[in-house]
Amino acid sequence: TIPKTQTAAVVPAHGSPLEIRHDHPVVQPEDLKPGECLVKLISTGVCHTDLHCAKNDWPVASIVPLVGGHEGVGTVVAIGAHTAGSPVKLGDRVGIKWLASSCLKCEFCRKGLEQVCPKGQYSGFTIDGTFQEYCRSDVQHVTPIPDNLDSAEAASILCAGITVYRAIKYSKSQIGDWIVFPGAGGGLGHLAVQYAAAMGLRVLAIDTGAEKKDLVMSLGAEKWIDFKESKDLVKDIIAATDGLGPHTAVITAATSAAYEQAVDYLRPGGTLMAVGLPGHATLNAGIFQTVVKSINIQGSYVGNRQDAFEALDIASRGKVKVVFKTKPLEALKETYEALEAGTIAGRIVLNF
Ligand code: 8ID
Ligand code: ZN
Repeated sequence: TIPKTQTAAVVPAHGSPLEIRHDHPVVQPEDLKPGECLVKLISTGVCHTDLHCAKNDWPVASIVPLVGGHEGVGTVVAIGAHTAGSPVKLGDRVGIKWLASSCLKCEFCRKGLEQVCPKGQYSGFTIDGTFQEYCRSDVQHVTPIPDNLDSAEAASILCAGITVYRAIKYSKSQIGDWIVFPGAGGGLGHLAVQYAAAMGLRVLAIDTGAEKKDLVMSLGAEKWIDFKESKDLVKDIIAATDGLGPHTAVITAATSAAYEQAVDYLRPGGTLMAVGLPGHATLNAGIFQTVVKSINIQGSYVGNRQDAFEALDIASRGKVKVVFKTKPLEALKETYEALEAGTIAGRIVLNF
């Protein structure tokens, strides 16, 4: 039976502190719309995006009160009445990702760019997310979790993994190319290092501190630069990548500083993939350099259902492992503080 109330982490209003509530209402099965399912959560990762939403530092605001979270794994415990052709059934273990639902009928959905569907709903942003025991999602958009992946292990693939996997895939990097990840020691970055290494790319990891250095080098990075120690980042990056600069830069840091010099250090013909989402920052690429170096600049936004499937499949085959520490839901506030301070190597996963 589905309880009427549950424990949830709630942002009551923008700028007001997070509250752990034990009497938060649970969506009841009879309240689900056709096409929706109710998932009883087992684990959820904490993404830097959740912190942006709680702080309201983006140009677009989330709903409030807000239950954040979009890296959830749990079990389907109810499916809305009159749901036709559900790819999942009661008892299935599924993942809840940032893109909670889309219309599946518009041009963007047809083209596999469902992340930008005008009717898209986003977990922990436009609808309540995974920082609660029971979360509603869309039967078409929840992602089946491979049997051999533990729920806590799988959780952060649902956002961090999908996002970096897609960004690398769409960068069209080729085997043997140099790829640089500013932000390599964070949640997205440490997975990016592994997907890239698995694809035969040569990884230059950029972040700060010995713990993150040891982490990324153990995960397959070939070279490391500490951005706080480098006196001339452009020069150091070019020197580290055969004197020509990396073919690809995927920016996985949450600051605009990490974007600033990318066009200067990229190899001619190279690609800048914008992934990290610093609040109101703009991309200041010199037009002259961009043109005469023939630089490609692209944005990459999470991933579609197929990207989700592929990112999890690669993880289930042991090519990519989320490095995480587990905590209870009550530790969300301290997790936000640590994300803000930049002290988390890998991810924090909350277990229910
Ligand atoms: O779809 C998308 N594009 C998408 C999906 C998911 C997350 C975008 N994001 C965004 C988040 O909203 C956030 O802005 O990606 C960013 C990174 O998310 P995260 O990996 O969850 O954050 P983190 O774990 O805090 O890691 C960030 C790392 O960046 C380093 C920090 O030390 C940390 O390890 N870093 C910073 I801050 N500034 C840096 C710099 N100048 C830097 N590394 C190199 N150079
Ligand atoms: Zn995320």
